[in-house]
Amino acid sequence: MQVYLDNNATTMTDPKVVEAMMPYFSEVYGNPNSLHKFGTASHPALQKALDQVYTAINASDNDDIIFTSCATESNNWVLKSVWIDKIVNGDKNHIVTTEVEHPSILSTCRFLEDQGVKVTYLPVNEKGIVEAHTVKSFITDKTALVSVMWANNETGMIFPIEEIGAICKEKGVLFHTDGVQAVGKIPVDVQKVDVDFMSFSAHKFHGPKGVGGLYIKDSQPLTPHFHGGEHMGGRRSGTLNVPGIVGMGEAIELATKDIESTMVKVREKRDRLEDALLEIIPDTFVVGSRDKRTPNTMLISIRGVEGEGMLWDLNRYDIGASTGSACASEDLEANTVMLAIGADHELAHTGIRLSLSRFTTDAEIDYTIEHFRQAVERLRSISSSYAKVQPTPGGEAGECYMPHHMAH
Ligand code: 7TS
Repeated sequence: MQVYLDNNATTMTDPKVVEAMMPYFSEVYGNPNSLHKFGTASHPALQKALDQVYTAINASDNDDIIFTSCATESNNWVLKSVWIDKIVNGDKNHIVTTEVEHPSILSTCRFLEDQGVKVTYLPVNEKGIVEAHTVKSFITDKTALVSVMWANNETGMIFPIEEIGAICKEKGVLFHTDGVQAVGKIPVDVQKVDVDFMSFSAHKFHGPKGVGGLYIKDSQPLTPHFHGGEHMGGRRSGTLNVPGIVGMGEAIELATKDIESTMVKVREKRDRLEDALLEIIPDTFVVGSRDKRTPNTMLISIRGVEGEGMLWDLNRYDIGASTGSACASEDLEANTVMLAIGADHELAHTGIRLSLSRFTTDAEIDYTIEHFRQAVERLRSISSSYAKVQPTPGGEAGECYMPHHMAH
């Protein structure tokens, strides 16, 4: 059996999505900007995809949704263009974000710091979230933008976006949220939250890779990042990725149309896996309270078992997991979120992220429980550090659980 539990890194493209995309490679291949019928033949499909995205996030007719190549592009676009619009050409000098954003935000912020921008990186609290009042306390009259992710990719923790949006509105500051790990996993309604910009990416919700989007409230101005042939009303030039966009439309519709019942089913499997691992493996804990997490995600720490070692043992059993974000996992650094919630350095190397999808089956969960236990037993039997620790019972399900002897 093969078990893919790295759905926060990317997902399988839903076969129905692949089917919807196929005609747009070799039958309807014209450039949508061409005036002849080969070009215009793609227009109904592009319009359908746009409608599917508007419906999925409940955008209004006044809002813009611009197709991009990925969320990394959407994130770069917002940060760099707000810098040009409000800092270079305005009187602001400050951006507020968090320490636990995806590298596409953090690296862009570091680039902007090199250009002279002041950036505040807010820490998460011991529950793994950034609280709205913390955001408020760092906003000044020089703040151009607040960028806080909707849900964290490593822990699944859902941030208080509604409250942060209300604060930004009250303070007259632009608000961007990286919605990559929220869209398709939990209900996202852009009319219920005051977000000016939201990034998303199709390959995180069973769509194709290489296509994402940026939601822009009230179609407000934002200097383009790509200049060129005036595609998408001049907001983002470049020939449209027609098959990708068609796939994203189909994927977002499939992911959101029955989201409440899908969430229940995914959560039920995630919780069963989590309960079993916490019960059968002593000295483990899961980061972040269950009800505040996306239903598919768990970041589990196993004392004495280094994340990378565990990853490779699981890989031998054909189970795909992650030590955190795949984009950052090559550098073998301690998990920043775990450090932020107060784990010591050794513990911060033990995190394993398991992320399910709506395609995960009960048989896969059973297989994972059994092989996870075997991998932990093997690795602990050869761990010099674990032998010195007195084993204690497993963590409590549903709690942000950090036993005292595990913290500093
Ligand atoms: N933002 C978040 C919150 C993400 O989780 C990712 C990818 C991105 C942006 C980038 O999206 P892309 O469309 O440019 O690919 N996150 C991960 C991850 O957690 N493991 O691998 C990739």
